[in-house]
Amino acid sequence: MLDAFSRSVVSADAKTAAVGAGDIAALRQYVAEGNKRLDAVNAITSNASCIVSDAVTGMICENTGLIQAGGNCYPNRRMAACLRDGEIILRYISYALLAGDASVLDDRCLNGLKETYIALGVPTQSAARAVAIMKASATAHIGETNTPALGGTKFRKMETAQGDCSALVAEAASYFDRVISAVA
Ligand SMILES: CCC1=C(C)/C(=C/C2=NC(=C\c3[nH]c(/C=C4\NC(=O)[C@H](C)[C@H]4CC)c(C)c3CCC(=O)O)/C(CCC(=O)O)=C2C)NC1=O
Repeated sequence: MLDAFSRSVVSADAKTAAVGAGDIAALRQYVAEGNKRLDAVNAITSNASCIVSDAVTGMICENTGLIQAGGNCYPNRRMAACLRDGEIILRYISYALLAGDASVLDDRCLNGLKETYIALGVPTQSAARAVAIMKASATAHIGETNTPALGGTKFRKMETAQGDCSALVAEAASYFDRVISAVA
């Protein structure tokens, strides 16, 4: 598992080179914007159960066969496994966002996940849909674009300093997209 710092070292070493000026500039940015990154991670972790349950509910609303006999969220044991998988995936995305590197997500969560899903008959398109809804909700919390209309009775605005967090929203979005392309 790598983070933004160890990633620079590993790639410099692979070229038998010193850490380059470009890498140092990127790391300087990572440090300078560290508090924003922590706020972004907090936006995910402190809303995790809401993000997961909302996404799984949305996925089922769009495809109610999932909770009928023969569906992969039926019976409760499978429903629980599905919610748990949503929590696992979101947790590894929060680690990747903290580290500024996708390797923890790739190595410890996504490696072999599609094969596991196929073997168990978990519908991968539905799993990808749940992750896409988690992406919409998590990026809205990070970018503070969440609105009462979208949040409904669960609406919650994160209390963070003003500033541009578009880069972190894009980075977080890329980890969700990574999960979607790994399972779909
Ligand atoms: C290291 C990280 C890690 C991951 C990622 C992981 C995933 C994972 N999900 C599993 C099952 C499962 N995963 C789901 C998930 C879903 N079903 C649906 O219809 C939805 C599309 C979706 C939820 C969004 C279900 C229902 C099962 C149980 C399938 C079964 O037993 O028939 C299993 C099989 C073992 C078990 O049931 O616990 C694994 C290993 N386990 C881990 O330790």
